[in-house]
Amino acid sequence: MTETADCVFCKIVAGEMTATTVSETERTLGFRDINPQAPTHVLIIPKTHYATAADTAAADNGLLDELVSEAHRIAEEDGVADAGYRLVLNTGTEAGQTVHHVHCHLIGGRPLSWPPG
Ligand code: DGP
Repeated sequence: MTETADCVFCKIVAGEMTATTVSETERTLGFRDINPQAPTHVLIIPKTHYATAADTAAADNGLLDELVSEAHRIAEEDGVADAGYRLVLNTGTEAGQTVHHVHCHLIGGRPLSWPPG
């Protein structure tokens, strides 16, 4: 849970950087990805800095559950829940994690292929 001064998502939480916010709870924030890969592409993050999903799970405080619940709620709001959507938690460099503040990608609104690239 080492917060870094240059963490872009911490800056969004602090209001020091702007984002198109779609949801906010006491412990989470959801905002649209700056580089959307589908009609719905939202990032759901804990306001507290954890680097990875595993770090968040280790804290054993229900935050990961809350990220998933919020993602589903946003999917319903965006009208993509019935057709189906994907949740992605990239972890580490080889998986393509570029922002080291855990974030759950909610991707939907178009057919999604498998396996991912
Ligand atoms: P990942 O590759 O899993 O670490 O995804 C990071 C995502 O974060 C990527 O899809 C682009 C998005 N992103 C990076 N910087 C910003 C930002 O400043 N604002 C917003 N809205 N999204 C960002």
